[in-house]
Amino acid sequence: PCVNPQEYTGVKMEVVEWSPAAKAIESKVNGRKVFLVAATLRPETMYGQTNCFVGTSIKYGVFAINDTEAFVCTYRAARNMAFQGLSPERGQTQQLLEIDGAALVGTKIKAPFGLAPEVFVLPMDNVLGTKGTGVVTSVPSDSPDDFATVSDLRKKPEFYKIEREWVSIDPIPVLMTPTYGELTAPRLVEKLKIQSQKDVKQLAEAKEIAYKEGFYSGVMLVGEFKGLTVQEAKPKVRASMIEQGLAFAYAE
Ligand code: A2H
Repeated sequence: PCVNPQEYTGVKMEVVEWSPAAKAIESKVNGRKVFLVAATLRPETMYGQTNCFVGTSIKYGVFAINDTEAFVCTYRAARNMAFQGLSPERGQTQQLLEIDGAALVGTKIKAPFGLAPEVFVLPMDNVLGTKGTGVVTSVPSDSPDDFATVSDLRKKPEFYKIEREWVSIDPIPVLMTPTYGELTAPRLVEKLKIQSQKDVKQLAEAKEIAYKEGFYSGVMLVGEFKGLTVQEAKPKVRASMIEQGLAFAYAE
C-alpha cells in the first residue's frame, strides 16, 4: 500500500533520431513530437545526464498526450498520467503502438538542461517496469547505479549489443560535497569496491550515502542555480524545467 506518494519529475527527452529497430514509429505518430519520459527524484542533477536507460525486456508504449506530443513509457505509467491530466481524455490512455525496450537502444534523444545536450538510449539490467515510467535518465556523477551500469557497458559493448560511441560521454561534475568532491558516485563505487551493476546490495548502500551527502552537504557547481545548496536548488531547477515545458510533475 502506498502511504506516501512519491513526487517524481517527469523529464521529457525528445527523440532526435530513432534507432533502426524503432524507426517505424516515425510514420505512426501523426507528426507528433515523441519524448522518452524519465522519472527522477533528483531534478537538480539533470545538468549531468550522459545517456538514458531502458530495460531491454520491458514493453513500452507510445502514447498520444495531445495532438502534438506523444510519450514513450510503460502502460502502467501512461495510465497514471492519464489520471493526472496527461492524455487526450482524462483517465484514458491513447496508445499509438507498442515497442520492446531492446528496440529503443541506440535512439538519440535530447537531455533537457544537460551540459551534453544529446545522448543515447542504453540498456540497464535493474530498470523496473513497475516503478516510475520505466525510463531512467542517467547521471553517473551522482547516481552509483548509473555509474556502475555505464562502466559495465564500456567494458563489454559487444555483449550489451551497443556501439562504444554511445557511451563516450564521461561523468560530468554537477555538485560538490565535502566528503566526495565533485564526482560523488564514482568515488563511492570505488570506495565500496563495486564491480558492476550486479552488486545490488552495495549499490543500495552507495545510493543511500550519495543521496544524503548530496542533499545535506551538496553545493551546485553548474547551471542557473550555481552556488546554491542542493536543498535550495532542487525545487528551483524543477520549477524552471517545468516552466520551460521540459518536464512535468508525476506522482505515484
Ligand atoms: B534517479 P525510488 Cl543522480 N527502475 O534519477 C529503476 N530505477 C528507477 C526507475 C525504474 N523504473 N525509475 C526511476 N529510477 C531511478 C537520477 C538520480 C536518481 C540520481 C541519484 C539517485 C537517484 C538520475 N538517475 O535515485 O525507488 C531514478 O534515478 C536514487 C534515489 O522511486 C530515480 O531518481 O526512490 C530513482 O530511481 C527513483 O527511485
